[in-house]
Amino acid sequence: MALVTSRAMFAQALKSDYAVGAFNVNNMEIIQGIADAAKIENAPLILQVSAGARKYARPAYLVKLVEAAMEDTGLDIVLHLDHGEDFDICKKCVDDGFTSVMIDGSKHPFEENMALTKQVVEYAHAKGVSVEAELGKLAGIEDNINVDARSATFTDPDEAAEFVEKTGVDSLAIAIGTSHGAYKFKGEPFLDFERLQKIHALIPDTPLVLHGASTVLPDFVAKCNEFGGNIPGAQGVPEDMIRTAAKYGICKVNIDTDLRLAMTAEIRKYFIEHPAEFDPRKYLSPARDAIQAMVQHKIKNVLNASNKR
Ligand code: TD3
Ligand code: ZN
Repeated sequence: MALVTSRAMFAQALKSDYAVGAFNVNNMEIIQGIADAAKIENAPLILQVSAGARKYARPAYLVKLVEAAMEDTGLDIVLHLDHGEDFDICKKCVDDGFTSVMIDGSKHPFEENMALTKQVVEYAHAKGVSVEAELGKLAGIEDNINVDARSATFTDPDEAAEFVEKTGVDSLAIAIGTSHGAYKFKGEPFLDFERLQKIHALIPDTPLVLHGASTVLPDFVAKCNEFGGNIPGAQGVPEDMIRTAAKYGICKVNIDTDLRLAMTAEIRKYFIEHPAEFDPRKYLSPARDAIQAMVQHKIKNVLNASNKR
């Protein structure tokens, strides 16, 4: 067991119709819930850390918690930086022992995004670390659906091919209609699979990454709302759309919101049902169990990644 790069995992996933789950982590209970699920399902695993998570938990804790998960479960794990916004944070994570980093230059013009990505690729590859980049902008709930908005923000297939060739990046996050958070669609969910197929056809050897891929499980939303929460109208990417995406080159599926909802639903329920309890272990245990069950469900039924380790 070791911290490994995503290279071998993606090469395998690219050949089949499954995807590797990339789960965002912030603390011990989240890491344990996810790692235990991956172990039970014998699935490949990416644990990813955002800039916010790094600030919250502090780098030394996160790296050591992920190392502890690896030691405890015996799994190979990819430790990945999610949405690195500049060279500096990518360099820091490479130096800290991350095995994969994302440089998200999607807010910059095409040429600048390429230059920034190339700089990170050069540094990371010299240290054996793999790099994910992003091209196109994830749709917000306001700017989705109409065709003009689509071509303005979604990933252009020809640009994607040029980008990968010129930067030497290992994997590419694409925009086809998903967005971060619990409010992904106002009406009917829509993902531009035609565009995804075009991208995959042009760069068939490049693992593609789907951000904003939480399904926003209705049971968790209902439980949050039942026990004092207020998250009306939450809607995610339907499970069958994730399965379809995995057939068209999506090798990495990013999930954060579903973890947050699982954890929050259980803690809310516990607080309402046990008002006299004040031992954090009492409410964090069911939260950790809920994360484990949810991640097992994803691996088995949505990512199709059971026994793919
Ligand atoms: O990169 N991430 C995680 C950080 C976004 C904050 O939620 C994702 O693409 C996950 O997206 P989702 O669908 O879980 O919000
Ligand atoms: Zn993301």
